[in-house]
Amino acid sequence: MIQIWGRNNSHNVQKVLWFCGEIGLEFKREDAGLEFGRVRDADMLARNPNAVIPTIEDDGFVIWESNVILRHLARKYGGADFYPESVEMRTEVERWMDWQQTTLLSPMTTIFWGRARAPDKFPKSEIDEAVQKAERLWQIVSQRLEGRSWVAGEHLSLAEVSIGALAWRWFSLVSEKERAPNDNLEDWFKALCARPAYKEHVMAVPLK
Ligand SMILES: N[C@@H](CCC(=O)N[C@@H](CS)C(=O)NCC(=O)O)C(=O)O
Repeated sequence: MIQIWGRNNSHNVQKVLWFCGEIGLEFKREDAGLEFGRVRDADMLARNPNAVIPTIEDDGFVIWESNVILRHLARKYGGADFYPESVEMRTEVERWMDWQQTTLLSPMTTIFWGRARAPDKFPKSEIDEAVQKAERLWQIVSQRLEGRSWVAGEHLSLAEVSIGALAWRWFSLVSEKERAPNDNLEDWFKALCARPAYKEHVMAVPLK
């Protein structure tokens, strides 16, 4: 059984837990990160010298970087729907995964810390600016969803798993008044919310 280290309110950990839920992969999880510490203990630094979560161990093989963990699990346990084998489709999935880390994450982190985790620490202007930036980025997802149900391919894929945990934060922490009406994105989000593993590992976890 795979071992996961990481608190379940980290979106990077949630991606891994949600994906395990989607593919029915059993895991053991130990809390680590922030108030749980552990990440700087010698045994954890030996596994992940970055002192961040998630870290996993699969049959003695240690992996860090959430999106790399997802790709490993998909290749080994997940099947072609989540991480398609055709070169073009795989590139498509990977593009959205990288975009989540390099582009969407930054404003979403400001929104999350500014409105959920440490509301006193961020000036309103900084949060408002992040909301505007993120709004433009979610419009890109919406354009991609024009005429299609999923971001890449005909099935929920790792593209959704990497972006979807942030979608919960977007719809929970940003009011309807601040968001432009966006049917494509809302329909896609509703489809995520209907998935039992998303409910369990993302929606049910308090935003803090
Ligand atoms: N690029 C890394 C980022 C890992 C990361 O920054 N994780 C955050 C939680 S989302 C963390 O460990 N924060 C410090 C902590 O929880 O102690 C990944 O995707 O795994």
